[in-house]
Amino acid sequence: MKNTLCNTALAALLVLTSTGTSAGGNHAGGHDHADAIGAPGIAANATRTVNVEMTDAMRFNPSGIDVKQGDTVRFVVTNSGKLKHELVLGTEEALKAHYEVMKKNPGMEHADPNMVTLAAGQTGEIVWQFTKAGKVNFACLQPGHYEAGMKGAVNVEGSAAAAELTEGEIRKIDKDGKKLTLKHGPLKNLDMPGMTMVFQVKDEAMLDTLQVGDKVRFEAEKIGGKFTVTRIEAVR
Ligand SMILES: [Cu+2]
Repeated sequence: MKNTLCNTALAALLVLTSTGTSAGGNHAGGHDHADAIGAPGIAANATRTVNVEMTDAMRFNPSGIDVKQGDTVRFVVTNSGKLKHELVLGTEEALKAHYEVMKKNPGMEHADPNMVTLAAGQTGEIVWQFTKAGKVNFACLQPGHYEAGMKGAVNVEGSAAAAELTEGEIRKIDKDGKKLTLKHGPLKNLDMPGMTMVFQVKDEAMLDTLQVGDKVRFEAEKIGGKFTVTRIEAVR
């Protein structure tokens, strides 16, 4: 329940930070999928620029782009064809759903921060921050174009700093034993899949502000043969 509220608040925040662009309604990436693919970026923070060409051959050039987690990318998109094209970032699921809506409403115009729609010869930009490791898809959702294969993917390589923090939930706190039971996601640095497990804590003061049921992000290492939480923060 707490988590649901938290996610709702986060979603509201994301919508707030991208207002002015989606007054007419929400499209893919503008609402619940935004945090799955990243967040609108600030041009001044762009760590790199990627040029993408859109052609009447129904292709993006390049169609595969590698970035690092945390990167804010300024996409400079050029439509070198004679048809209208667009580049929309999203999960495959969100793109497909959006495409169905586009097919039913061919004249529909949209202007969310995760997309740019361009007439022949035009150049436009998307500034996007990739906050999660994994794959972020993109596609042209103009009727027929997506089906013709006008799609691509951004591969977001996890950064070491971000990968250190693992998501978890507190199941039990043992202050006397300086122990913490956590249901956690995969711990890459320890080569361990997600499970519920007892950890030592490096500093017992870590336990002062935590409660059973808290969602947390944490870092763990093997110290003296024991799995030990070296850093932890509640996600509220
Ligand atoms: Cu197109």
